[in-house]
Amino acid sequence: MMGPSRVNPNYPTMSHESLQWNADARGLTFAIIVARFNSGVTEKLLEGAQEALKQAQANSVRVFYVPGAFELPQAARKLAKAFDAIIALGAVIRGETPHFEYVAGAAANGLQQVALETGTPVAFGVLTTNTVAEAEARAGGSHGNKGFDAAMTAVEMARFGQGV
Ligand code: INI
Repeated sequence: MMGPSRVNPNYPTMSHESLQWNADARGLTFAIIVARFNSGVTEKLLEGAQEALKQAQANSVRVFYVPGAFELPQAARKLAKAFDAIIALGAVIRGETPHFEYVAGAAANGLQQVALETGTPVAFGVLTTNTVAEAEARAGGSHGNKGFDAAMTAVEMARFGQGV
């Protein structure tokens, strides 16, 4: 039987099956890693991710915290073998730091590296914005919740290639 599915909101006018999320997380285990920096935003991303995994009927979800987005890759590397997929959540806001590029770049490159090295999907739920308001808009505001989207990506990638 087919599991639950949800139309990808990035393709609102298209309904073809290939453009739908695979949102069946039954039997799958997930780790969500949350950066505490900008916690007002990252806790909202966490709520979104948890809601997505609940809707997808994930088997189990564990939440871990790190100080900031820079630490997400190291934490993901430690956890990669113990879960079917990882969701990394953070908020890097340009207005607050001259080293925005270093923190955001390290998080993006490091998380990609973990995924490629270990084969465990790592969803990139790290907001990189100019202002707090832009981040809030993407954490349950007018632009949706990127934590929700990252969790849906993790579900789809955990399923990717199964049975090939
Ligand atoms: N970490 C973030 O997650 N977001 C930020 O906007 C940020 N700023 O502005 O500096 C930030 N810095 C902390 C960084 O992630 C590390 O925790 C710190 O450098 C210690 O390694």
